[in-house]
Amino acid sequence: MNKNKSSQWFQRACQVIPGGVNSPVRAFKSVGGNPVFIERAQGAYLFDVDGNRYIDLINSWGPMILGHAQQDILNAVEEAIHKSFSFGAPTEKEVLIAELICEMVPSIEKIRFVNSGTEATMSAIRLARGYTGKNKILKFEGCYHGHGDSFLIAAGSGAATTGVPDSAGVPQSIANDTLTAPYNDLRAVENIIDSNPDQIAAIIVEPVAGNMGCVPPENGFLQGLRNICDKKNIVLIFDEVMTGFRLAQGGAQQLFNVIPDLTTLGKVIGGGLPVGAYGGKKEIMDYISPSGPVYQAGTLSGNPIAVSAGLATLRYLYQHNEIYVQLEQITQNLCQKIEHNIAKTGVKATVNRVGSMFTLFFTEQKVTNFSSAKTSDTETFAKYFNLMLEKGIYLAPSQFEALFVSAEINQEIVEYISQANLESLRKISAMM
Ligand code: KE4
Repeated sequence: MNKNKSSQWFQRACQVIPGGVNSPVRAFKSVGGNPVFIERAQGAYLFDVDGNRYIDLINSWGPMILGHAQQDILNAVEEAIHKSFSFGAPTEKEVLIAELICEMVPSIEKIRFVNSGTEATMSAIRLARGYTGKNKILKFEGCYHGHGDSFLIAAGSGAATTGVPDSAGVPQSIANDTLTAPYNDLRAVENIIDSNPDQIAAIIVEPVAGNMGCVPPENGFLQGLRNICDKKNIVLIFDEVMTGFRLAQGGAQQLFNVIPDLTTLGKVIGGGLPVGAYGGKKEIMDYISPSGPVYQAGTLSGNPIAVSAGLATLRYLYQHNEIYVQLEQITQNLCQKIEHNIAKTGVKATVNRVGSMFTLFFTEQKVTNFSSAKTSDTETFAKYFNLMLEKGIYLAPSQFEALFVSAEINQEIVEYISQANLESLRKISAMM
């Protein structure tokens, strides 16, 4: 594939943007080569500035669940942009999207909109601290909750990919208030709580981990966290920025039937435009300014254009609940084919999947937490990534990320991906 224009743009970008990108994982650092610069996208496909076409299995890291440039969303944005772009004042659509989310996610009685998942999680733990009067939080190794200082401890996603799970610049005084446990390890959680009696404000968890690669919760894990939080007066926060409206209309909490006190949201709720949100029990949410003493604000919070895209996305998902069956079936079929290819080629690899998010790990270990995820051979992953890119399939440029299937991925595309996967695994097997 000719990627000359991308390379030229990347050289220029590196002169004026750190690492040439506005989010580290985009830089292809762990897979080698230069990132491709995207010019446009439509349906299941991305098109780069050199005119190459790719099947998109990242979908902007989750938001584009309906595929790119979906007509209902385009129409909503088109209608909104002619009324100007931002008012810094309340609008009707903020109420409409808030009411719809409360309808779709019953545990959310009140919700506050922000501009990113990071803002949502930062605000949610400040709220939990203000509500409980306690300072410490507990997160899980390999989980990523955005780049707020308190979360860059044993963080997944780009932090793990670039080898800085504990970022420079985070004061030790803040890091001291973040406790970490292995994912799926309830006993470790109980031990940490016993060692920090009456000090933990919140447990924040990805109910299905996506930021160490896709790692499902083991049976009883989420309910176990719910029981512990009830017993110890700890706020249970489900970070559903990735899983919200992706795994079911009501997110992972509906899929696993475990109800958090607070939920953080992002990605899908903006339909590709910048929207984040946090919500939950009225009793807790009313602690947020101006109703209560916990301050949080934002110039572009509830932005009318972004909310229009998000509202159109959620309305479509609400009216077409069958989409989740479609996504489950097509992703299950794809992953079964990949598992068949792994068996056929003998490559040491395993697939984790929940709904329409999945990861191919280059390890033969069962991946149930960050330490088992890290047994993956990232060099082999890099080879695989580039082999698939050359075949026009755009994967996450990191072993420690999930892939996301959109509603535009059909059986014909699944067959193509499966064949490309087989050919790539055969090449890898031959290099072994
Ligand atoms: P943003 O601030 O990037 O909108 O959301 C942060 C966030 C919070 N919680 C979860 C569970 C998340 O997955 C994320 C962001 N996800 C990454 C992908 N692994 C964003 C991609 C990137 O950092 O460029």
